Amino acid sequence: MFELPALPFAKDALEPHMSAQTLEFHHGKHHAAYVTNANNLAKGTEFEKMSLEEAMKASFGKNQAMFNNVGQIYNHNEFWKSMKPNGGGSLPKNLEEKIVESFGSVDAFKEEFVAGGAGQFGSGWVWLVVKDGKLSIMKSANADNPFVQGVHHLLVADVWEHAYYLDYQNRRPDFLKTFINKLVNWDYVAERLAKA
Ligand code: MN3
Repeated sequence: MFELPALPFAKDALEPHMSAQTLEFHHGKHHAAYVTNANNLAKGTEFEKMSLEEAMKASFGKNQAMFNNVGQIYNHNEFWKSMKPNGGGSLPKNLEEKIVESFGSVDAFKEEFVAGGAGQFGSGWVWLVVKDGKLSIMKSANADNPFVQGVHHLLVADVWEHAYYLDYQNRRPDFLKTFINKLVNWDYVAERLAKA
């Protein structure tokens, strides 16, 4: 059975940057629906006994309905972990060095991340990933993610409209700027970098 993990913070803990109402719908309805759908699709199939990661690998490119749901469960799990109350701020030293080495400066990285998410046409995700020892920005559409492409990711922002519409309406770039400056859990990003 696939599960809906609890949010790693209280529903109102990210206000005013992300409202309790947004999280109520986004975690309580959207993310929850992917879990329900994945479990319904898995019933009586080989997917029933698989971990989330196994189910993503087994369905990618083969069973689109299953992949859409397990991919979305995984992407949202990572999105929640990418944020924390009073997030943003200064970066752990080793992470900052790696970002400067790859992007020139922290500001240049932030600009590229925001531009990547703003430029993702339609629904999808923007990621910070490690490729050949270098950090880079990656976009993915719908439920796609770096994991199924064998790429290690450090950070992700959801750019589906449901992620920001209640708080930012059509202003996706404003949502992404707030995400990168006020919400990111840099300790989690550094933790992921250590596992790369
Ligand atoms: Mn979402």
